[in-house]
Amino acid sequence: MAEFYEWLREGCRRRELGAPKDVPEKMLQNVSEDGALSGRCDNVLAEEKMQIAKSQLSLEPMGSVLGARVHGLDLSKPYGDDVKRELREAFAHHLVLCVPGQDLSYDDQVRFASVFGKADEKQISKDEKGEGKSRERGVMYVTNIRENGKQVGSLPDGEMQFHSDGSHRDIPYRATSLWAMQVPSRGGETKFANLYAAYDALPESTKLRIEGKQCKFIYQVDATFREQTREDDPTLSNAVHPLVKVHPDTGRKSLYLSRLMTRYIIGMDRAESEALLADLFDHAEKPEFVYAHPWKPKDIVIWDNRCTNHARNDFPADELRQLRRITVSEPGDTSASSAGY
Ligand SMILES: O=C(O)CCC(=O)C(=O)O
Ligand SMILES: [Fe+2]
Repeated sequence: MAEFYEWLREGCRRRELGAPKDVPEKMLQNVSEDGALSGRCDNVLAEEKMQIAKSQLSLEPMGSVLGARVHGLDLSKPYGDDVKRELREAFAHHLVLCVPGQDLSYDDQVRFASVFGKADEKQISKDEKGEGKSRERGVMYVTNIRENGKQVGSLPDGEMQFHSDGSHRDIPYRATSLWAMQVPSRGGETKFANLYAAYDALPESTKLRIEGKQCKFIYQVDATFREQTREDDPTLSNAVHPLVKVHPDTGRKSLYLSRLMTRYIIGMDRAESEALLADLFDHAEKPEFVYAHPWKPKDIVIWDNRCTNHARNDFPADELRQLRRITVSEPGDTSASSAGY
């Protein structure tokens, strides 16, 4: 597998250039003539539950379009570079990983998040008066727990629309990890959408129409629905990103947009932009591109914000749900925003 990704990265993705000799022929069937990789090579995965050499990790596909459960790993114990490399390869391939049954301290979660980039750890900063003040960056609890009627975490209740974390910032979060502490008896699944697959499935005419276009992304803290964000509020975090985004590691194109955060296509007549975005939102949320994760306590899940969207299903308001959240930034990102979305 490692060689296969090397081969992809080098851009030698055309069949005629030849593939490394240990790449199964069935895997190559997922590489089209122009070099694009389609699907997740499930035909291979279904037959051979992939045993990764050396570390005894095994991967079990979760959904038909993305996601893998990682077995054979205790993240509270030390693990070496081989395991880290294999986790990164699995992440590039499956986009969402779940390691079930983990007893994770905060530091263990930071160590795990650091495998994929720069984990956003707690930081001590000074307040405006220069007095020492402790502030947490990065760690956040997604929870509906309330103390004296006051919310103690973020994104507390109910359904949440599709988005990718930090797409309203100039440098979005590379990845996000959530560790399940308490989960409701039903509902509350996090849904993940494969934006590579959504792009690949677009008609050629649409691909041509959106190529080179850029979108404005805006987000208001704790909004869970598009309508809650006031587009005309200049204080809201906002950024511009390409609608067709090339993933820096895989070289694959994805349809980079979301119902919650993408407001309009820059340079396009507003009515035309609204109509096109409405179609594209519906397209990117089609069930065939989505896997819904039914949480179990002690699941640690990490997803790639550069090629997936996520959303949340509703859950009973009288049941507690709590997940510890640590984001992963791009290694060069030094922007000092507070713990964010
Ligand atoms: O609560 C969830 O399932 C997801 C919340 C979310 O969007 C996030 O943590 O970024
Ligand atoms: Fe999110």
